[in-house]
Amino acid sequence: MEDRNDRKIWQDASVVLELIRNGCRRIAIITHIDPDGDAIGSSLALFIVLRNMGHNCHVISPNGYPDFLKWMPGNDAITVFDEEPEKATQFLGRAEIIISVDFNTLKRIKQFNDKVTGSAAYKLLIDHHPDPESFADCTISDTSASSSAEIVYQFFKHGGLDRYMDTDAATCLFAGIMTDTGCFSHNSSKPLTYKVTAELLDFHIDKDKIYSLIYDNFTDKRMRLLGFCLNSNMEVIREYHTAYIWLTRKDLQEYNFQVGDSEGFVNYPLSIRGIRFSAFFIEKEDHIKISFRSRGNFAVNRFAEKYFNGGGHVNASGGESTDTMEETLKRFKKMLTLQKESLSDDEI
Ligand SMILES: [Mn+2]
Repeated sequence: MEDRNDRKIWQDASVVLELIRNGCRRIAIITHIDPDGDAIGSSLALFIVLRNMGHNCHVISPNGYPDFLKWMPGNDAITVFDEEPEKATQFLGRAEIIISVDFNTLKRIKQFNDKVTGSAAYKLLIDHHPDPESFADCTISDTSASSSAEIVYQFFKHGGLDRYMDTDAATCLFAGIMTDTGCFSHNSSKPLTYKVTAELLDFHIDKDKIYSLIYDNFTDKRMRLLGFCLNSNMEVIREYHTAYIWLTRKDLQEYNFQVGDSEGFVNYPLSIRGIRFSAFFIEKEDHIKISFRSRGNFAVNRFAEKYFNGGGHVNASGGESTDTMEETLKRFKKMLTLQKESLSDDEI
């Protein structure tokens, strides 16, 4: 069986492991804007294990995150930069080690990227997005990993930190792998993902409860918003095997939108037979945030990069637009025609 431990991704890890193993350190763990289950789960697993070792740790998220991620063990250790900038800045300023997890560019922490680049702390990046920027002293990156959580677990094992793992840390890592693979529906064809998952189950995590806490934790308003969106704001373009949905500010106000309510919406159009590219446009205060998903080899990260100032994974990415919703949708449709060759092919 393949094993990430055999590979050279660990070649630079010895310095940071030395720092972590010898002496107690102030460690800031930071993750990306609009954190998802993998970002929060990986950060908190690092927090728990390093805390169990005696380190003084803190997790910093650039902005707020949805309620269905707030149940994870260690959640109280997270400082939201937008809400408590002084507290977060102070900890970042005092940190001896900064661990960045689940992002590949400092653009993803724009609120405090100057605090990170300006810090003298030793910097470690653990990530699975393509083409990581080289802002860290040590980059542990593997784009073939299902999630950052999977790499974090292997980092623990590689460095002998796994003996500080407990059920709480395993719970966070499982949540990360489960959410980043859409419950093992994508990005999860490698045996290693299941090997790691099996080892996490050995920590006696309550897998079914974790599932419920994430996926059966919505408000009725959110379900109605989804119903409205699919019913009124969806367009299907069979010719290009594409379907997209959108929500305007007015729609969001009508359904009393809360952070996280639209999580996962982008996946719904993909469950229509024959559709293999889906997009979701949501109007924010000063821009439109776009999520892309695909099945097969249509690379949505390249599409997002090229036309919508974004990036991400081959089958899951995001971008943005500063045009109006109407103009953005128009532009999107136009860009589809430019991708005609790869999209209109009937072979999946
Ligand atoms: Mn991830």
